[in-house]
Amino acid sequence: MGRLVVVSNRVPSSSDRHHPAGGLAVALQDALRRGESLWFGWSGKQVAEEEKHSRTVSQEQVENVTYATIDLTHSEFDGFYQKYSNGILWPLCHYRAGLMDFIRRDREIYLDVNKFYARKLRDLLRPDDIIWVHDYHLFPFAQALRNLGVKNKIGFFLHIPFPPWSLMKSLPSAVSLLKNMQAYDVIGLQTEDDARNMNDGFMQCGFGPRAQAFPIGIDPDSFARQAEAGEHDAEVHRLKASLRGRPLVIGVDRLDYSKGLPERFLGYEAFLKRFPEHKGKVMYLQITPVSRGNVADYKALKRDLDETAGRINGMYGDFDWTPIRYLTQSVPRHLLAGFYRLADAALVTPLRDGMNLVAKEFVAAQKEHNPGSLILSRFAGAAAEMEDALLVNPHDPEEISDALHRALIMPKAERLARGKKLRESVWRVTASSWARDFLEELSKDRPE
Ligand code: ADQ
Repeated sequence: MGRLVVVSNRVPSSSDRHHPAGGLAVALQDALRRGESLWFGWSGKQVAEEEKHSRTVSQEQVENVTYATIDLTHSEFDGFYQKYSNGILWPLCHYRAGLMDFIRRDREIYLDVNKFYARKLRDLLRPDDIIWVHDYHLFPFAQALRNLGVKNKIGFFLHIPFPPWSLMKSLPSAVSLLKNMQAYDVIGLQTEDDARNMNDGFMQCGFGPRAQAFPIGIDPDSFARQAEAGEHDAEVHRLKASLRGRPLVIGVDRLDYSKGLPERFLGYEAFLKRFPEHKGKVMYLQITPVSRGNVADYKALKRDLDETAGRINGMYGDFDWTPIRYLTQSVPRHLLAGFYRLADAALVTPLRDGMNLVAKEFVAAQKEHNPGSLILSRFAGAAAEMEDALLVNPHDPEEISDALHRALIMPKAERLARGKKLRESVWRVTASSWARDFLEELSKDRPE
């Protein structure tokens, strides 16, 4: 059997290679362990323009996985990663065409970096390798490899949503983006809706390939174990002691406009206003580490959240009670797991999300005999599988406030019934079944 070759813009850093803590590394753990494999992508380092032509691939082998990485120049990082991937494709795929900041030059850099990655990877490939490409940074990657004569099987998985074609085509050169995707043998998306959107685009442009849904999951057994262990953690005890018996509501998201954080804060404010019986009797902990902190839209979002949290705390707080505890730092995973287990409700209310793994992690972390409630946006991919959550439209603060109130007064029998169904869904589709299903599809023989 050939090697599995994973290609993603970010490759786990050296310190994460022995014990993957989160993200794609955890999702691919089983698939990578099955045989010899290679993981190729950006090193995370930027170099000066003068070094552009002297860059080489650096390789490190950890057990059966070879990590092969390459540096980007400052201008490549800016045009390919910051501007085109995160400033155009990210907002557009999250249905926010108005946030796109299109400059043709950035698209050229995006295509050039894809070609550059393809040249570097080609030199490492063997004829029977199976290549699995991840995410929006690399839409044209297979075409770039094909142009170099690569005949291997190549699959693509998109971790973020794919909007309806009528919206997607507002991207200049959207047709060529889809055209390049014909070079993939299998195209995977998070949900049936996303797959339908992309297939509709293929159809309207007269292209042949078909996208399929492969919803991603987590490793629920391992997350549940972490959450149980977390109960004995000193920090989790500290959080518990600080609650003094009050219910805990938790939110955990990267700082990103797709996550619906300002809307969520307003939902919590509406909750305090409309259900004043909870004032002083509930604790909302929002953990939101800053990401992409040097991009203007993200700076503005951070200011907005700082201000809204401050305003709500000032207006509704008391000298012995703070309504929102808002942290902009990252928290180690084992603590997060323990915090989830302690929580009575989670607010997972993105305006759009490919899947949203926090929803699944929260469910896996719950006590089976006494689970907390999940309040989940209808516009997270996870909602398609998690209908027993309290589903909300995240644009409506009152709907969020109703759901939160309902979560906190929900009879135990209902919590147990919903919790059971949610657990089933999280254990049905896991990280390892996701990777297995995708790779099985990619390994099938197809006509040339
Ligand atoms: P993300 O947008 O990063 O991923 P998500 O699926 O929620 O979103 O995953 C976030 C991960 O980071 C979770 O494992 C979570 O526990 C962790 N995390 C979040 N906040 C944290 C904090 N404060 N401290 C520590 N860890 C934190 C993209 C898509 C998603 C899709 C995934 C996987 O946008 O829709 O589900 O890929 O395909």
